[in-house]
Amino acid sequence: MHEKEGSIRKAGAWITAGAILASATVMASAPQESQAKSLPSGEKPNIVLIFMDNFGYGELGCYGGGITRGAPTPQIDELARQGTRFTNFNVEVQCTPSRAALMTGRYAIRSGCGSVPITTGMYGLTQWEVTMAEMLSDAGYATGMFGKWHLGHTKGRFPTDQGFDEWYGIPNSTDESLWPDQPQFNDVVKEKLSPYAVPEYIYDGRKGSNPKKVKVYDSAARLDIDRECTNRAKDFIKSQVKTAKPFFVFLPYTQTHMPVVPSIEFAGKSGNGNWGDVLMQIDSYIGELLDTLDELGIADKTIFIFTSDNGPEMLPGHNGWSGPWRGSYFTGLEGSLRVPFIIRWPNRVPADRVSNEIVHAMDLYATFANIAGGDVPHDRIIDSIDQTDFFLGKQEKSNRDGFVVYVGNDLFGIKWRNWKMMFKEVERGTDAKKTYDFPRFYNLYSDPKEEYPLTRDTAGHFWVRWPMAEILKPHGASLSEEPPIKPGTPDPYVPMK
Ligand SMILES: [Ca+2]
Ligand SMILES: [Ca+2]
Repeated sequence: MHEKEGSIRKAGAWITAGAILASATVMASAPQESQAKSLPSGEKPNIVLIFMDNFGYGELGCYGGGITRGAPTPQIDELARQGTRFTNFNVEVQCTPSRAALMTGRYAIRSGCGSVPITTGMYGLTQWEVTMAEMLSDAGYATGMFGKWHLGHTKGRFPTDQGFDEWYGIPNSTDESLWPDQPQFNDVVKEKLSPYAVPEYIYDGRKGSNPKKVKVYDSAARLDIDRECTNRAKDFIKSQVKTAKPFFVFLPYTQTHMPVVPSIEFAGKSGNGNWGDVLMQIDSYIGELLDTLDELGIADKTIFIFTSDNGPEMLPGHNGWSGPWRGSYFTGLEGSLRVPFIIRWPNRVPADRVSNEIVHAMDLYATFANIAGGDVPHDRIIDSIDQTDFFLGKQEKSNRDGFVVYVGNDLFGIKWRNWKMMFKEVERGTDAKKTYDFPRFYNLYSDPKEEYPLTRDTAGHFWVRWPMAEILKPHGASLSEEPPIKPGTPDPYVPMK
C-alpha cells in the first residue's frame, strides 16, 4: 500500500511542479442520474456477459485473428456485424483485479483486489462491496454465473454470497487444475501443511447456502468445464424465460487461460493445434447461446456482450495473441489493456459500427445500472462512468477519455486519448519492472507497439502530462480520502470514516 501511494506522490510531484488544482470532478465521479428512464417503456433487457480469460485482442476473426490463428470465428464475427465492436476497450491487467473492477465499478486497488493473490490465502471482495450482481439483483434481475470467479475461495466470499442466485464453476483459477497431476502436491495435501495447498473444486451454489463441492478441478475436469458452463447457462436462460424476471448471465469462461487445452469434442478439429481448436470451441459455444436466445424469441431484448478479463496468456506454448499491440497480461502495455469488446442489442445498439473511443470495463457497472434501473452506491467512491448514450449511438464520444494504469498494486502510468505516460514498465509479466525518473511517452497512433518513448514527436507533446494530471491527481487524492481496503481484510469490513 505504501509503495503504491508513494508512487502516486512521486508521479504527482513530477507533474505538479506547476501546481494543478485537483479537480473534484473525477474523484466525485458521481453516478450520473439515470437516463435509463428515457428507455422506452422502462423495459429491462436481459444481459448476457461473456468474459473470456486471458483472451487477447488479436484472436477473433473480426479483430484480425480467426484464420490467422488457426480457425475462423464466423459466429462471433457475425455478432460483431450485428452490434458495435470496440477497438479501445480497456481492463485491469490480471485476473483478480479485472474481475474486481468489473464487479464493483471501482479500481481494483480500492477493494483490496489489486493483484492476483500469491500468498494471501483469504482474499477477494469483502461483503461490503456491492457487486454488479447485487446491484442487478436489487433491480429485479435473476442472476446466474457459470465459470471462474477468482474473487475469493473462503466461506462468505463465493459468487452466491455476492449477489448471484446460482453459480457453477471454480473459485480460483485454471492453473490449479494442474496441481493434482503432481505427486508431490498430493503428498503435501495429505500432510495438511496449508489450508490452501489443497485441490481446487468445481462448485455448485445457490444463494443463501454454502456452495457444494461437485468434483476436483483436475486436468480431466478442465477439459469439460466450459461445456458444462455453457449447458448450465442455456438451462438458466430457458428456465428464466418462464418467469417475469429479466436475467443477468455472467459467463467467465476458462479455456484460454493456461493450460490452453480444447475439450475432447474439439481436440484436433481445426487441424492447426490447440489454439485453433479452442477458437472453434468458443465460437461454437457462443453460437449455441445466440441460437438459444433466437429459439426463445428473446434476442431483441437481450444485451449480449463478448469480452475478456485481460490481454493474452504469456506462458510459452499456451500464449495468445494481442494483434497489433504489444505485450501479454501482467504488463501495462496495450496488448494487456485492450481486449475485444462486442456489444449487441438489436435495434438499440447500432449495428455494424466500430469505435475507437476509450471505455473501461469498470464502466459496465454504471451503464448496466442505468439501463436496468439499478442503483450505483453513493456511500463510496465509484470509478465507473455511465456509457449508455454512447453505447446506444446517441453520441459519438465516450464519456471517458482516460484512466489510471495499474499493474498489480503498482501505479504504472496514465492512458489519455491516444497517449500514454508511463512511470513504470514491465516487458513480460514475470520480469522485474523498470522505474523511470522521467516517464516514457507514447503516441499510440504513430507507435502502437510502444517502442519509441522519447522521440522528436513525443518531445513536442510533453504537454499531454497536464490533461493526464487531471486524471492522476484526483485519483491520488481519492485514495487518501478513502483508503484502499487491505488485501486479506476479513469480513465484516466497515470503512473508517
Ligand atoms: Ca485472466
Ligand atoms: Ca456485497
